[in-house]
Order: sequence, then C-alpha cells, then structure tokens
Amino acid sequence: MKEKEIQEAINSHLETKLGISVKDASNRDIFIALSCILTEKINVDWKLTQEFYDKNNEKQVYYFSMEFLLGKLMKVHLLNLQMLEPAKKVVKKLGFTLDEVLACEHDAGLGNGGLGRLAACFLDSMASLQIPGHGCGIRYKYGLFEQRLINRNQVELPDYWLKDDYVWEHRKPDESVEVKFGGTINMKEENGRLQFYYENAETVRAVPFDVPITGYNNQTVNTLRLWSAESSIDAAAYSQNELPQYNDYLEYKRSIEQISEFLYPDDSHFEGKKLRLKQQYFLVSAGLQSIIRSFKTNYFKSLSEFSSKVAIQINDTHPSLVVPELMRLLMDEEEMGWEQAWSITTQTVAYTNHTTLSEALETWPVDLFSSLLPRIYMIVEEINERFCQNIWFDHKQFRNEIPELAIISYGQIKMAHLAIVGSHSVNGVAKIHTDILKNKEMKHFYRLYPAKFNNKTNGITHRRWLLQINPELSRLITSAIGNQWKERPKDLIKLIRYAEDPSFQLKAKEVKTYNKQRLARIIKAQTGLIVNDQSIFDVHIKRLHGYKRQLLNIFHIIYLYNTLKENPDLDIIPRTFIFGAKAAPGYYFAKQVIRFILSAADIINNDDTIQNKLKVVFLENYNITLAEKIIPAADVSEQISTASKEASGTGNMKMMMNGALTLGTLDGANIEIKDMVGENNIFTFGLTSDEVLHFYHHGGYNAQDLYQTDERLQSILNQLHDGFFGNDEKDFKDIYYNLLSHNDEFFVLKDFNSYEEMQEFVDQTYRNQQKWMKMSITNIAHSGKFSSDRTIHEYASEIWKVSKSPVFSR
Ligand code: 26W
Repeated sequence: MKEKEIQEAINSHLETKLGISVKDASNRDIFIALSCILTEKINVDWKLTQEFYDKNNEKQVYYFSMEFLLGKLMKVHLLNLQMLEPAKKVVKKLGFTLDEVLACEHDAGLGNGGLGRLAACFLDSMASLQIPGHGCGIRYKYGLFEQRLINRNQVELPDYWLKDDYVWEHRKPDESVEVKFGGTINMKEENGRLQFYYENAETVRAVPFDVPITGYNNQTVNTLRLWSAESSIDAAAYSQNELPQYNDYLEYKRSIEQISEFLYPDDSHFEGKKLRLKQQYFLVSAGLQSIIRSFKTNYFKSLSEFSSKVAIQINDTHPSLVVPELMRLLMDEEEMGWEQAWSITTQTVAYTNHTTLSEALETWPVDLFSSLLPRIYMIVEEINERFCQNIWFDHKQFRNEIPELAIISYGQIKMAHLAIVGSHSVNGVAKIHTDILKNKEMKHFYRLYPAKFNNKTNGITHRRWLLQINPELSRLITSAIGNQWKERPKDLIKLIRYAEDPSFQLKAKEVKTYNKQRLARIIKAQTGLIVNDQSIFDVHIKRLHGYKRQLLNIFHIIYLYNTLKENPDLDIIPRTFIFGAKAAPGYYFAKQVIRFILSAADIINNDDTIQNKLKVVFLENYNITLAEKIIPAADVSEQISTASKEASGTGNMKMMMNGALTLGTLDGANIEIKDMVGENNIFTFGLTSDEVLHFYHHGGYNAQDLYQTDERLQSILNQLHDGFFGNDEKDFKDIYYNLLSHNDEFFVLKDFNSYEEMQEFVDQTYRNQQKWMKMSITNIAHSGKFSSDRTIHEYASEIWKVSKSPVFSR
C-alpha cells in the first residue's frame, strides 16, 4: 500500500467509523484505524491462502502448544506487508509517532518464556517459508501476570490483555465444538462394535478465535486458532435441564469459563492441578475435532489418509493427550479399529521435549485423571497394556526395563512416556540436550526406538529479533551485503568480510551506542536511575530460576563492589548490569533472589565512593516488548546456567544476532554458538555438563570447603548472613543456608572463580574496541544458523514431510 492510500484509509476510518477528524484523534484511534486497514488486506490473502491449501490438498501442520508468547503484532504485519515505511510517514504527517501508536497494542503474553516464545517464532517462520502450518492454543483471558516491584518484592497483578478488544482475533462461533469432562462411561455392544455413552458428563463449548499469521512479503496467511471455553447451555435451558451438582447457573457458567481463564505461571515446575489437566484436554480435544472436521469437509476422503495430510507437533508433553484423544476420535467417532487408529495416531504425532529438569516432568495421579477423563483413561490403560506386552513378547531384552518404561506405574501416568510411545518422532532442542535425552533421561526408550530420536536445535525469527527491533543495525547490514539476508539469513555470513573493516566497525559501534542511549532513557523513565551509555551493558534477561543462576551474576557484582570499596581507584571499565526476570509466584527462593538483587542494587547505585563504576538495574515486568528494547542494547549476553540444565536457550541467539558477546557456560545452544563463532569469539567458563552430572551422581563437591577457602565468597556469604543487604535481620539468611546447608545445588560457588576470571577477561577485551567490534560482527555474521527458518526447514523436511507451498509466485 502506498502512502496516499494509507492516509485516505485512515481519514475515512476516523470519519465514518468514529465520527471524528484527525485533529481530535488519539493514538489509540490511529492504532484502531491502522489495524482495520491491515485486517482488510490480511483477510483477502488469508482467504486465498486457505483456498489454495484446500485446492491443492496440501498436507497441513498443526503446532499444539499451551503457550504462544506473541507480544505485539502490528509492526510484524506492517513489516510483512511492506507497509512499515509508508505507515511511519503517514502517521508522522498526521501529527503522531508510529512508536506511540504501536504502544497502544497490549502484548499477547500467552506464555511463560522460552517454550511459548519458540512457538511464536515457529509460526512466523512457517508462514514466511510458505509452509501450511498453524498454531493451536488457548485464548487465556489473563496472560502471564504483570510484575510490579514494591518494596523490593515482586507483586503479581492480573494481565487483562483483552480489556480493549484484541484487534487481530476473529471469533468463529459456527466452528465451535463440544468437549466432555467427567461422568461415567457406559458401554454397549451395537452391530458388533462397542459404543461408548457418557452419563452425567459436563459438556463445555469450545469457541475458536482465529488470529492471522502473516508471512514475510509472500501473501501467505496461516492461522493461529485459540480456543475459549463457554458454557454450552444458556440460563433458560439450564433451569429445565436439572443438573444436580449445580444449583446456581452463574456458578456453573463461571466454572466452565474458568478453563480458559488464566495461564499457569509456572515455568519448569509441574503442579498436578485438576484445572491444568482440564485446560490440556480442552485444548487437545477442541483442536483435534476441528482438524478432523476440516479434513472431512475439504477432502471428502476417508480418514485412513489422515497422517499423509496432517502432521501434529506437540510442544512439550503439555498437549500429549493428543495421543489418546486422537485414538478416541478415530475409534469411537469414526469407527476405526485399534490397529488402524494406532498406526494413524503414531504416524501423525511428533513430540518435542524442552527440559530434563525432573521437577518439570508431568505425571498425573490415576485417580484424578480417570475421574476427569474416564474414556481417555481407558485408552491410556490400553496403550500402556499393549506397549508392555509388546516389550515382553517382541523386545525380550528389555523385559527388565518394563517397570521403568511403563506409561502407568505406582498410580501415576507419565506423560513423557505416553508422548514417546504415541509418536513417530521425539526431538530435543539443542545437540547437547538431545544427547542427554538419548544417553541419560530417556536412554531406555532410545535403545528401544533409536530411529525416533532426533535433534532440532532451536531458532528465533530474525525478522522480528533483528529486522524489526534493530532497524539501524539492519540498515547497516543491508548497506554492506545487500537485501538477501532478510529472506536467506545464512547470507549474514557475508558480513565476515567486514569484521575487521574499521569504518564498518565504527558504524556498528555507533548503532550499539544509539541503542544503549535509547535503553538508558527507558531505564531513567522506569527507575529514575541515570546510567552511563559508555559503560558495558551486561544483560541477564530470562525467567528467574535457580539453575539460570542470577545469583552467580549478583555475587560477582558484589565481589566487584567489595573490591572497589577497598580500592576505589581500581581500574575497571564502568559496567551497567541489567536484569529482567519474573519469578513463578510460588517460587520462594526465586523471589528472594529478586529481593536480593534489588537490595544490592540500592546499596551499590547510591554509593558515591565507587564513582559510578557500577550500576545495577532490575527492570520491572520483563516481557516481549521490553526484550525488544533491551536486546539491541546489550554488549554482554549472560547465559550462565548450570551446565546440563538449560535445554537450549533462545535469548542467547537473540543477543548474538544483535552483536552482543556471549558470556556463558557450555550448556544448551551456547555450545553451538561457540562452534559457529569459534572459541575466540565467545567467553565460556565453568563446569561442563559431564562434570556437573558426575558430581550429582558420585558426589565429591562440598560447598562448605569453598566458603572456608575462598575469601571473596566468604565475605559475600557473611554479608548475606549478617544482614548487610537487608533492613530485616532474617533477610537473605535463607539464600545463605541454601548454598551452604544444601550444598549449593546449582554450583554457584563452584563456578564463581572461573566466572570471575572470565568477567575480568571481558573487561580486558572491551578495552580493545577493535577486537571487541571484530568479535561482535563475527557473532552477527554467524547468527544466521540460529534463524528459526533453519529450524522449521529441518522440522518440515525431516519430521513433517511437508514442503513449501507458494500461494503466489512472486
Ligand atoms: C508443567 C510445568 C512446566 C511448564 C513449562 C514444565 C516445563 C515447562 C517448559 C518446558 C519450560 C521451558 O520453557 N523450557 C525452555 O524451552 C525453551 C525452548 O525450547 C528452551 O530454549 C529453554 O532452554 C527451556 O528451558
């Protein structure tokens, strides 16, 4: 769309829909006008895309996920439709700034962190690569909580992101389906088949809301279908239809709507709540029913061809009920026999594992499960029975492993086992993570089904995480190597020629400084703190968790502070340490760490004797929009998880792509970043994954010893114990005991020395700006591998067996 057209459309929208002229319009009015213009354009391509897929009988991919962390979408659409520059100009001409208009959109925060954002990046890449791939998720009324920091404590507020209407969604009541919970199952034999009847089941109406997912400059529009729970009977019908367990219609309605009310805020910690299981089944049943419905209406074919036309990827085990639910639908509704249904199910479903943390593994108690999902439980039992029998008779060498491999054991249903047994592909999200799955966590399954296991190293959409959030760097890159990298991110490697080019280095440095100045203004506005844009911006942004070791970072900061107090003239490059992190509301230790960082920040930031050499910033409410501002400004990317614990990480890729240097352990995708850039272009330190696992299994680490022998650690721990950082005597004693009495589960003390040494090396390296910029440009040049386009290409060709389906040829 050209400028003139956009301007006319905005004016006409304001006049005809709102009855106002531009001079009376607010930012939000302009936002709404732009969203309507975009929606009209998108809808045309959306319809054409769907028609094209139908006509060509294309195989469809469905990405099932409990989380989609989309953030804002307007800029994405403007960029994809090549309307960003003209829209910016028009909006300016009308007396507004595009950034302020875009800020009117509320973040869609329907995810906790890595797993949810990965799902969003994958949708972007599928559409941009013209792969018929769609998302299937839940339309939570409340996304991840909003974080406030009050008296240094995290306080959670509800995130009512739908309060102003969500401009991108389309409610499709005609495509609603019903999902049943509880009750009892009666079986009757009819015409030689077992029929299943539900008695006293609770029926929930699942209503889809479709969100268009646009591809980059290609007119492809895929669909993210988000399900909302509504009551299936209205008040009048309710009063006739005496349901003894509810005497109050409103209570009944509320209990139904509760299913899609909020996103569970736990990242990596499993809690066996009934409502969560309800959410999972709701998503899976609604999603599968709608897939089967559209399969039948579009192809008029028998379901025997289902797996050649449909691929389902499940994002961790959260949607692993697709296995028994697809079995149920094929057998009970479509009258298929077990063998055929099983073959279709396993050939359709593929499972991605995102964590090996034992506390994150989903296991549901049989009692809870069977009372909520009686028919599904019968099927899971049968799957388990047949699986165990199969090992007993056909894989005799594994007979001893049956208790460990079983899906149901000791009254618990193991969802990962269900997902592995019920799918044709199991993948980890980085090489080391997949190796740990194969050789440790899932080693028996790997021996049983070696061909199922494969690796798909994560990626991020370079369109959002470079092109969109860092236009200055993008322009610089384009001026050097041309435009092609936008569609072929591996082309970024051409930048390597400029790594030592002084003029390119200077320009890249200017871009970084510009982004740091912008972030400095945000820090000033949010916290009142003035930070030095010449200092090193050292960034640690991710969920707060013991294994991600924000504690190691703050320990090192305190060590620097203590050293500076002793010697204020110590020659260090000024540093600004920037944190952003939400703690799960029930995770006491993580919340203590937030309090600790904020307390240390208060002391350090207000101590004049250290001459502003250190600043510590904890930004409130870390979310996608804030990440988009922080990442382009990062000099140092903190990726310091305890080795073996971080499955992949994706923030590491985002910061690398924006020219930050990684300071990290040999964990997750850090290892592959190192493989790409070479060991001279990354700062690695700490125990290796093998060493960590060895300590866990064989002991040999004593945190007390380090406390006794390392004076730096002793001072910090004593400060913690003696109330140096707290107004309250008791403050932070629990961190102290966590490290010393519980033997430092995450090896914070153990890795301190090598972390400190590497931090010193970072400081030394930064002094040589030519070297630093060479390293930075080298990182950007090698970041193409970490585009989710590469990842999606691998999923498409190796797991889904789908290829590009260009709706329009350009
Ligand atoms: C049931 C509770 C629960 C909730 C969320 C358990 C586990 C999770 C997720 C699997 C945690 C998660 O987000 N994992 C992250 O996935 C990213 C994408 O693959 C990886 O980059 C991160 O390393 C991994 O921690």
